Amino acid sequence: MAKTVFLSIGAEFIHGGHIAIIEKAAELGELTVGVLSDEAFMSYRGYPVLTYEERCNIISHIKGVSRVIKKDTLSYDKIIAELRPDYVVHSDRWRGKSREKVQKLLQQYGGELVEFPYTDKSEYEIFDRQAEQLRYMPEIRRGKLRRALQLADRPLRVLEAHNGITGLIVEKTQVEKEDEIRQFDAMWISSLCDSTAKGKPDIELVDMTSRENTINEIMEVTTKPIILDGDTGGLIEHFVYRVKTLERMGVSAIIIEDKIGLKKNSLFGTDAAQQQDSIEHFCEKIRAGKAAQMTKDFMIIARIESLILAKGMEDALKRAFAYVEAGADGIMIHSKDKEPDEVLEFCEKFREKCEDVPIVVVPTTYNHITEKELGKYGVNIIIYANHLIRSAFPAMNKVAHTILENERSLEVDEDCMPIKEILTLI
Ligand code: SPV
Ligand code: MG
Repeated sequence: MAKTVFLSIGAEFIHGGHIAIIEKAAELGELTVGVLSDEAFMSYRGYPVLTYEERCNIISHIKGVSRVIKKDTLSYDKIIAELRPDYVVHSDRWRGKSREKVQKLLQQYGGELVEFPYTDKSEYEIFDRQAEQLRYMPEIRRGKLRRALQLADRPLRVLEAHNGITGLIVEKTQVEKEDEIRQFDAMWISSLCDSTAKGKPDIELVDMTSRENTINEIMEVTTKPIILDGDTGGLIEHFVYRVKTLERMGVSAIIIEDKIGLKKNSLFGTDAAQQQDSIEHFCEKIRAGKAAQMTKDFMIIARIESLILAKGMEDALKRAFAYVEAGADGIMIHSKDKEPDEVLEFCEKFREKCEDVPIVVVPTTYNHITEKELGKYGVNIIIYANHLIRSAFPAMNKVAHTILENERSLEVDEDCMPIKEILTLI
């Protein structure tokens, strides 16, 4: 009987290097290729440009491939238990501890791991580079948030970025866990952080041209979807232009809040005089934005300030349903309470009537609740709205003080990244 062989393929764009490894694997016996599901792909290298079905179709047509199956986790445990292949084929490039795990599983029944050197032919590098370049393109980038919302079986986690370097932190930070490589799904361009980074108050003083410059700076060095904090969205007559501009840039979503007049940061709550917009006027803004929108990808998310402004749950829910009716692609419910109770109550009541419209939350003050718990209440997007600037400022402040205290910089050495590292960081 022919030996059975298993090979997992994560790549989207197949080149000669992949073909070579498939050929070698097929020489060992009957070859089954595991194609990563979109969800597994997402947890490994971000959003696939090609869907699972498209990737499957391509691989199933390659000579030597007997069949294609779905590999829906990064780990090999389930596949090896089910298939018990005689051989698992892999390149000699592994991530984390998976090599040892695979070997252990194979040893249990006499299976064998066969490794081939990873191709380093420079002619193939161009394919990898092209795949990477595609991720930067507005057409690809714009739709990534909607795709991620469809794919994810957990709330998306989003961290603020306010310049190139913080964008890179959101883009690159990864934590390796059992069955996933955990990372942020998108970035939030916060009005608070964008303003603070420019030394200005969060009162819509930093104008849209300047906000667009921040977005551009981040976009030049990253590929993850961007959610823009659009403040009030401004005048309806201006908002319609803003939507088109953001779409063209490749931004995935704008969140606008139902306030009018001089906007101040929500975390002031009722300490700052702020006026909530009327339901009618805000709905008109949403409708105008949706009518101006050119693509299906872009999302306009309506942010409800009723709990912030102590207007009560009923008002929040009434607004939520009206905004959805007006065409909002999602609802953000904000709260500055230390406990998540009012947000959770809102989610439960909203979900009774509205199953599919994404819910966005910003757990800055009620931050003891976990992502998993929020997910159980139907939350789809969790925004960590200000944490990079809040962590950077005290660190920078401390260094500035210490230099003044000591009239030299020796004492701050251990608080600073070594020069060699900063030079080679980018
Ligand atoms: C921001 O990050 O600017 C926000 C969220 O709008 S909050 O600061 O909590 O209002
Ligand atoms: Mg804001």
